[in-house]
This record gives sequence, structure tokens and C-alpha cells, in this order.
Amino acid sequence: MTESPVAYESAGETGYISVDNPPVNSLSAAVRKGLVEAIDAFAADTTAKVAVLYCKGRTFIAGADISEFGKPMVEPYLPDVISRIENCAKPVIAVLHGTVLGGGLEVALGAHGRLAMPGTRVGLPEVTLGLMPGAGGSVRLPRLAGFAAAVDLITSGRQAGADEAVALGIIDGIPDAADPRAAGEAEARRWIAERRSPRQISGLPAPRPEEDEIKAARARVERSARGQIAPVRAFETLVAALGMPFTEAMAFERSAFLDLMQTPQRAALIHAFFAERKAVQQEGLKGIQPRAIAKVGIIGGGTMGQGIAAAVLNAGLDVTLIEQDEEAAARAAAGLAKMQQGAVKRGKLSPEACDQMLRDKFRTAVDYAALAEADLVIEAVFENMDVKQEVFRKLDAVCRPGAVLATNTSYLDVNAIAAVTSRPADVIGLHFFSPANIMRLLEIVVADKTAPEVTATAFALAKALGKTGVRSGVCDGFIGNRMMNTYRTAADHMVLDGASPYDIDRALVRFGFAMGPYQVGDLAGLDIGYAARQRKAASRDPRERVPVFADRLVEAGRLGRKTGRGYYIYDDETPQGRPDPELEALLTEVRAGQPGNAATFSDEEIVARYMAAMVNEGAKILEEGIAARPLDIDVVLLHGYGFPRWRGGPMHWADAEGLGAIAQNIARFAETDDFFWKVSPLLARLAAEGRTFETLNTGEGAS
Ligand code: 3H9
Repeated sequence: MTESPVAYESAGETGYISVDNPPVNSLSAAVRKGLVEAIDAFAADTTAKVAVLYCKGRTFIAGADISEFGKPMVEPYLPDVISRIENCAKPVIAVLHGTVLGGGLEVALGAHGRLAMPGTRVGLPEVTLGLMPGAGGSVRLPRLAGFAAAVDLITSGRQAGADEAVALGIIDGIPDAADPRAAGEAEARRWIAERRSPRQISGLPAPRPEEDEIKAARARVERSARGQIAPVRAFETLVAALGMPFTEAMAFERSAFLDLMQTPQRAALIHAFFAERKAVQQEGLKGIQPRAIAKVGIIGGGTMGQGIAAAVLNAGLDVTLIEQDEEAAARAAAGLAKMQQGAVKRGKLSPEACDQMLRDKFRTAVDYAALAEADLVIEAVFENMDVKQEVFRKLDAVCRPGAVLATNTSYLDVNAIAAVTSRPADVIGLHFFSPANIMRLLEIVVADKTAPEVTATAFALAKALGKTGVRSGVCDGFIGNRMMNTYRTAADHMVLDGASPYDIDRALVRFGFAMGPYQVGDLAGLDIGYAARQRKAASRDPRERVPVFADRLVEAGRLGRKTGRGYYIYDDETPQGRPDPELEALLTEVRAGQPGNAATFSDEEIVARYMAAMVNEGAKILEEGIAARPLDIDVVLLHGYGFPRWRGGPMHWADAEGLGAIAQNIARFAETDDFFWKVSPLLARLAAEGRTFETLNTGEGAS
């Protein structure tokens, strides 16, 4: 028989219930069963007057065991476990530490008193998994903390720090004790001396918010839900349950929770949760020690170089930034300081820490010799092969043996960059996304000769910077930009064939993207794509369709937001952009003489083409081994390209949509354009075999 992860220990007048289920003490079936048995043991313990419930390891219970979701539920169910705790005739005090989330907080709300160690964070993050609290969280929290706080925490899923949790009445205090057990011991002694009896949250009256307050809160929740059903369902359930007796309210919450459990959004969000964690787990790197990184050099102090410098400094590392001359170096330093001030304003950085890091950990230089001691150098200069190769030649000359040499190129061949050095094994691509101090994605581009130790170092760096590293092989644009180029092209073809860019943006925002492709283009600057098209013009296949309209805009000086006009017009009245009435005339002119230029595209057709292009390119990327697993692609699109998280990423979306349907769509599109639309053999094979991309994530049937 395996030992229970929950223990009951009788120690005189205090009983201790401890949970030990690493890594995060999630509420597996064994923990739920163990909790019931421990409560029974406490109830039967005639000497113990108060029980202390605490957890071993890094955190109090961090929630239900997410890996059990989607599988048949096993008794005892969590609401029943919590009700056993709450209905215990003797008081139970929960002592919290770490991240007390979801079912973990619900367990704590079943206890009769709650303390939280300094640094504890509490929250009900179920909506971030497409769920809502399912074990009394939305029924007990309003009774304890009031309507507004409960709605805020439950519909946003955000975590509150210990101080805020005290202010909201969620916990009773923050003890000054060595550990949760010691804190519980002292509190139990106090309760025994004061002869306290259990205080049940279920016995408190539910708040009665005014209609206006409910209406305003509903509007806020609906506005921020952006396509997600869980926050809205959680809100409506919470509100309706306020008018019900406690037991009825609990059953009502449970039924909404079980409904949400069946939704594709829940499956997608949980896929995203595990994909993020699996992306950084690299089987091939097990046991390989990363190199120590303390001193980082950055070449190039433009927006990207500044963002990388900020991210590296925020991780506590030392930065030397190289610019061409003193003036450019001063500009870069000023830009960085402004960026860090922004972090101070957002409360992400204390003013003292900001001053200290800029003073002690950051310097600029114009001479590469300043990089002699660097452990890692990240090049972020102009995107041009000759320029980058020149930088790497210089780095090769000055850097110490063992230094990792990284390029932040977003398209160029990392093998060709490595080849100009005498140490290609030390060269790797680190593709940051702008703004680099904020965006979570880091594409780790492993070149042919990159040493595994260098790749391991890149993953360790990503973790230290608080980013999610995703491994990519070398190809034009790596995983993300290569896919973006393809789905952007599918959008451009629709425009050439008669669709309005505004309709395309609208359809894709409705699908859940943060922005449509033409809004993104305006934000990034239309000159970027223009320059790339000019570069490739000479080698272009004559069958390739060129988005002439995009060239025309640039040639007319309409570069996007930075010039106040691109696809949209940006002015004081409409800083977010409004459609330009002159664009249609330009499009009509460009389309004249093109085949199929009178086509109309429904929102559904727009999404079908855009997504088919994305998924098909993803399949090609897998076939070529550029991405190792479909989940890596999902993480790239989720964290770097505004893909709606509640759809799980393009490859997960494709599985849910059905690979057969997507392959058929591609065949239909190819009837009029078989140059662009070529179904990936991998996609065709999976579709024919009735398989999903997910089977490649698990290794099942992979080839
Ligand atoms: C819920 O509670 C529903 C209830 O209302 C009702 C029920 C009836 N389950 O993130 P990390 C694993 S919904 C299973 O790298 P960190 C994770 O996969 C749940 N596994 O560490 C990883 O495994 P591996 C509400 C879990 O320190 C390892 O633990 N709760 C769970 O950066 C370490 O995780 C949540 O949504 C879980 N619940 O962050 C909390 N949590 O090493 C979700 C983690 O094999 N969890 N794992 O890759 C988190 O937010 C973070 O994991 C946490 C720790 C903040 C706890």
C-alpha cells in the first residue's frame, strides 16, 4: 500500500494535518482521501482541541490536480472534502505559504481560521484554465470578502499578496514565525486559551449588491472576457448563487464548473498550461550542465538592444552595451533608463533597485575589448548578413574561450553567422520579441554545430529572464516569423482577390487574435515588409503573387502608425486607427486585371484560409524538424504572436477543428492557386490516418 500524502499527528491539545504531495501539493485523489481521513482522525482524537492544517515543501495546496481534468472524476470529491473540514466540530486553522490557488484556497476557506506566511499569494485562477471555482470558491469568497473583491479575483484569476488578502478579510493575519507549523502551533495555543469554536463561512450571510453595481460589474467582465466563456459564466453563477441558500448555491456552482469542464476552451487552456512547461523540458539536454552566466555583453543599443538589456538587468545580471560611438551609446543608455522608469511606474521595479542596477550593473562602451570578460554576448544590430558576420568576426577575436555568442536575428541563417567564427559550437540564436523586457517568448535557435551545453545555457538564461524558451532549428524566419510570413501571405491573397483588409482584421479579432494582420503591419511599420520584398524581388518565383497594394502604401509615404497613416488613419481623434476611405480606390486599381478579384469572403472563409495557412506551415516546420513538437509551435504563437490562449495555439486548434477538414480546405484553395496552397505531407498523412498533432506531442506514433 502506498503511503498517504496526508498525515495526522496528535501532539497534546493540538493536532497537525500535513500535506506532502510534491511539487505543488495539488489535490490529487490521494490527497483528497487523505484529508478526509485526517479530519476523521482529528475528530476522533479526544485530546486534540484544535487542528493545524499546513503543507510541506514549497507551497500550500496550489489547486486541484490539473492532470486529472478531462478524466473520470474519482471520489471523494473536493466540495465534500471541504465540507468535512468546515463541519468539523472542533476548529481547524489553515496556515498558508507559497501560492495558494484554486482548490487550495477553497480548502483554506473551509477552515475556521487562516494565517498566511509573509510572501504568500492567494487566488482563484480557474478562469485562466477555462473553468470557475468548483469547490465553493465562488460561494464562500463573496461571503468573506464581499461582492466586489470576489468578482474581481474570480473573474480575473489574478493573485493577491498576503497584505491585500488581509485587507480583504480573506486571511486573518501574517504571523511572525519560522515556518507554517510553528505559526500554527502558536495560533492553536491562542485559540485553545480563548476557547474559540469553529466559525463557518457557510454560516455568514451572502452580500446583497445593488442592481447598478451588478450591472456595472457585468459590463466590465464581458468587456475583458474577449471571447472567453469562463469569466462570464463564473460571474453569472456567482451572482445567481447570492440569492440561494448555501447548499443550493454550492450545487449550482458545481454544475456550472462541470459544464465548463466539458468545453473546448477548457481543453485548450489546459493544453497551453502544460505546453508552456513542456516546451522548456528538453529530453536531449538532460544531465547537461549549463555554463554560468553573470556578465552579458549586448551589441547594438536600438529598441531591441535596450529591451534585451532591461530584461537581462532585471534578472540581476551585469550588462555591457556596445554602440558605434559615444553619442549612440548615450542615446541607448537614456532609452534604457526611460524603459526602466516605465517598469518603476508600473510597479514592477522599485526606484532604488532601478537606480542601483543602472549605476552598478550597466555600462556602455564603444570598443569590443570591453567584452573580454563576458560570459555571453547577444548581438542585436541591423538585420543584414554582412553586418552580423562582421560583428561575429570581432567577437571571435576578443571574447574569452567558453563565452556564448548569440545572435538576435529574426530571419537570417545562424549557421552562416557561426561559420565566420573559429568556434561555431559556441554560437546560437536567441530571438527576442519586442518589447524584449516584456514579451515572454524566446526562440532558441540551435544551429548545426551548436554545442548541447550552449543550448542548455540558453534555456537556463530564458528561465532566469522569466521567459519561456522554445527550441527552433535554422530556417528563414525560424518557427514564428516563418509561420507569420505564410499566414500574412494568405491574408494578402484575399485582399488581392477582393477582401477588405478591415474585414480581415475584424474577422481575426473576432476569432480572438489581439490584432488583425493589417493592424499589426501598421504597428510594426510597413517599410519592414517592403524592404524584405525588395530584397527578394530578384529571386522571386514568377508565380508568386505580390501584395502590390502594400508597396503602393509605402511608396506614398504611408508607413503605418509612425506616419499617422498606413492601412488605417491614426490621429488625435482615433489613436487606435480608423479605416481610410481612400484605401478602397487603391485596392480597386491594384486588383484590376487580377484573376478572381471580385471574390467575397465571409468571416468564416477568412478564418479558414488564414488558419489553414498557419497550420499547414506549422506541419511543414515539424516535417523538417525545425520544431520538435507541435506544442513548441503552439507556445511560439501564444507568446509571440497574440494567438488567443483559449484556443490553445494553432496546432491544438487544428486538432479540435479536425485535420481532415483542414486538408480538404487546402485542396479546395489549391484549385485556384496550387502554387501557394500545397498541403504538407505530414498534415495529409495525419488526416488520412485520423490522427491528431497531439499524438506527436506524446511521441505516440511519431516518425
Ligand atoms: C482548481 O483548483 C479547480 C477547483 O476550483 C475545483 C476542483 C473541484 N496540477 O509552474 P511550475 C506542476 S483549478 C497538476 O513549473 P512554478 C507543473 O506542471 C487549479 N500539476 O512551478 C510542473 O510540473 P513539471 C487551480 C501542477 O513554481 C510543476 O508542478 N490552480 C499543478 O513556476 C511545477 O510547476 C492553478 O491553476 C496543478 N494544479 O509555479 C495553479 N500546478 O515539473 C496552476 C503545477 O512536471 N499552477 N503543476 O513540469 C501554477 O500556477 C504554478 O504551477 C505555480 C508554481 C504557481 C503553482
